[in-house]
Amino acid sequence: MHDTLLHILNTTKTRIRAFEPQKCPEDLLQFEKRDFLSAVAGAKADGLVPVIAEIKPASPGKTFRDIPPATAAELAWEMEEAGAVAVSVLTEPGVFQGSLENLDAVRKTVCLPVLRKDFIIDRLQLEEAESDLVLLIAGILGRELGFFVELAIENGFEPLVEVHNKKELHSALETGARVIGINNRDFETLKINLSTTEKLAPLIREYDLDHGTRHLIISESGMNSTGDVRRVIQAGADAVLIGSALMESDSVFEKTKEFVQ
Ligand code: IGP
Repeated sequence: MHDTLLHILNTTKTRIRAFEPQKCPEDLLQFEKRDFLSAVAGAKADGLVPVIAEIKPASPGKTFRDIPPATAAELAWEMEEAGAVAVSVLTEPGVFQGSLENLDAVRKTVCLPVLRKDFIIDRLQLEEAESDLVLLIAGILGRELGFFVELAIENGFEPLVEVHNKKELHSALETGARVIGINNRDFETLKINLSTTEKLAPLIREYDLDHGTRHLIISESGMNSTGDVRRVIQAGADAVLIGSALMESDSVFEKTKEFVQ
C-alpha cells in the first residue's frame, strides 16, 4: 500500500478513536473528583491487578515517544479500555517532556481517576491544574511534606506521597495521606530495586496494625513483566504504577491488559 494511503488510514484511525463517544456525563468529566480508593477496591474485588498506567513521553536520558495532547488522550483511552484503575500523566515539561495540556486532554477523555505526576514544590501548582490525585515526593518536600498533604486535601486532591526509604516513610506516615507510593527507583543513582517495596511495604502494614489505619500501598517504577508485578503484590502492594514498559510497547492496550490480568 502506498505510504500516503497508509498515513491517511492511520490518521483516520486516530480521528475515529478521538471521537469515540464519551462514557462519562459532561459534569463528571470536568468537575467532580473521581474516587481512586474505590477504583482500587473494585479491581481487587474482580480479581484484577490494580494498575496505574502512566503517560510518560521521556525519562532521564531516554525518549519514548512524542505525545501531544490528542495522543495522550488516545493512550489514556486504551489504558481505560484495558482495565487500568487510574492514569498517571507526567506534567513536568523538561526531562519528562510532559505537559498540563496532556493532563487536561486525558481527564476530559477518560472517566478514570487521574494522577498529576510532577515535582510539586509550590502551592500554586495545586491550583493550576485539575486532577484527582497529586504526587507529593517526601524526599523533595522534606519538612514541608505535612503542609503540602493538608493543602492537597483541602483543595480536593488525594495526595499520593512517594517514599524511597525508611526515613521518608516515617515522615509520610505522620501526615494524613492515605496513599503511599514506594518508589523502587533511587533518585540519586536512578537504579531500580524491587526489593525497596519488599523492605518498606511490611513496615506500613505493621504501622497500620498498630494504629488501626489502612494505607493504600502503590509500588512504583521498574516493573517490566507480570512476574515483577506479582513480586511486589506479594510483598504487600495494593497497586502498581507502570510507565516505561507501556510506553515502550507497540500496543499500550495489550500491554496494560497483560499487567491487569
Ligand atoms: C513509572 P517506570 O519505571 O514504570 O517508567 O516508572 C513511575 O514510577 C516513574 O515515572 C516515577 C516518577 C516519579 C517520575 C516515579 N516517581 C517522580 C517523575 C517524578
